[in-house]
Amino acid sequence: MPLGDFLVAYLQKIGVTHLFGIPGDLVLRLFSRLGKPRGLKIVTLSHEPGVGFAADGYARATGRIGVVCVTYGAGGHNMVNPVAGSFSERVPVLVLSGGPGEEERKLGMLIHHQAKEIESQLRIYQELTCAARVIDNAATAAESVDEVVRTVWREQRPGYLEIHRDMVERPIPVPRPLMEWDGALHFGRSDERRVDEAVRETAERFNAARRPVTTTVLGKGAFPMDHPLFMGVHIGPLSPPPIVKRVDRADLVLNLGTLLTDMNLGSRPPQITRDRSIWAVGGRVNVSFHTYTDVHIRDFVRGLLRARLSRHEEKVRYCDNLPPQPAETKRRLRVTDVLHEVNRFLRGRRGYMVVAESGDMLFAGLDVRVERGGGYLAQGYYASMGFGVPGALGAQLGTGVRPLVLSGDGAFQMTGPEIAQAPRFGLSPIVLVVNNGGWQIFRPVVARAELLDVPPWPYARLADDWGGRGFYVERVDELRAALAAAARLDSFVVIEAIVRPDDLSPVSRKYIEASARRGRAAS
Ligand SMILES: Cc1ncc(C[n+]2csc(CCOP(=O)(O)OP(=O)(O)O)c2C)c(N)n1
Ligand SMILES: [Mg+2]
Repeated sequence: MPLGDFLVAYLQKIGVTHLFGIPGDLVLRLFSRLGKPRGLKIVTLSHEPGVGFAADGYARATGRIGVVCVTYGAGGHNMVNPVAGSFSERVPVLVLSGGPGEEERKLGMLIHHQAKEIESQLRIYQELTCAARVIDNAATAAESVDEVVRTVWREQRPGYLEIHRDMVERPIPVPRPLMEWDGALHFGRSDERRVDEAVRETAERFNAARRPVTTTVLGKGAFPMDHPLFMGVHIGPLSPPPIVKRVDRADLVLNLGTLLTDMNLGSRPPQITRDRSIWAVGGRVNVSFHTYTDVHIRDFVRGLLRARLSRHEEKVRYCDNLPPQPAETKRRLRVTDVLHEVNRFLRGRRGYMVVAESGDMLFAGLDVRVERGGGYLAQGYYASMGFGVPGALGAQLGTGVRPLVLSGDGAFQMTGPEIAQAPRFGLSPIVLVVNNGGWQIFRPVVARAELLDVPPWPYARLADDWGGRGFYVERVDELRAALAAAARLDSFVVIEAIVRPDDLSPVSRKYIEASARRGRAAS
């Protein structure tokens, strides 16, 4: 069958429904094939970074592979940042890029969109993906596609396929095992004996521990936030004091999938010592100083569920970083009011997915509570601005769950205008733009405040003009009313919430000061 049709059939077989992309002449045939009748649903946005973030949001929210299709060079290079984010946060995204055909490459002149060499884009993506291939051989094309996709799934990281425009209609042989395959992809396989041993040792330590604790930061949203045993978010010494105390005094710290990052640990060296911790991440389990390789987290957790674990009775009090909110609501908004109002809005209202954008809201969002049935997405480690709005569009396309995006004004100016695409796809995010007049997360540590200014956009009016609804709010009661009104609307909504330029969430203030101290120490 033609390579293009094989790709459609293959992607549909593994459950992919949507394709995010922007066409160009070097990818037009591929793009059209993928979007043929009964093909994939094509989602085009305004700018490739938005496309990449949308595919990432789709993948995070659905647990399926997010697929993007871009043109060679200008399109492919525009997609680099979102794919780097997917790589570092382990999101399975498949990048399909076009490219010049063989005859054109032989002409001995530069081809439009080319940067350095024809292979340059492939080399860039080799650095940012777990598998990258140019599909230039019809005989092995089907196996190459299959191998890249299986690797993407196994590694939960992006992959890259470059398909030059003369290849799209080329007939390719499809091996029989691929034809008969049911489309199921598999995670890395564990060694059962090692799983048993790691589980046995973990259970022993668990049962011997008197104050065990489980902790996660980048995993916010993975554990139900209204669970009676949920204590809140641990972000090293920046956490609320009871959480710092809890983890510091724990005699066993079980880390499931937790990456050792400065974000996870609040910009300080790890306080959790190895001898009282268990780490299950990246296909291995460390129990204190014993390392079990080929033990994948799913199998490890399944093993623990079967193990005999002694019960710990405990009352846990949920902690956040928010001061109590004054009852008076006819007053100027503060960032902590925004968070209190978001929590108030979400309480008892199931089925919202909160998406926190990089900037103050990334840290502020740690104090947001989503009830079971909702979700929480953020680039908590790679932390690229611009993820929020397009990530939310992708997530809603994939799941149907309505997003509530928490964004700063600076981040909104990067990719926020992609919200204008929402009506075309029947999407309805509520975007809360916290307008403090600039990139103010850096204000506590930058002497010249004017370096952080961004121009004032009429955010609420833009939303009205783009086919949604805009609200401009300055007071607590106005925000409360705007959120309630947004819940009743079917369109997308932008709520512009004015706060003072020197106001920040409690966690951001602590984080940015700790990070600046570390910078000074390093120099
Ligand atoms: C793509 C990208 N560029 C730059 C940064 C560095 N950065 C982190 S936060 C921030 C400012 C955020 O401003 P805004 O969205 O208005 O949020 P605020 O902190 O003011 O609430 C910048 C420039 C980044 N994280 N990502
Ligand atoms: Mg701002």
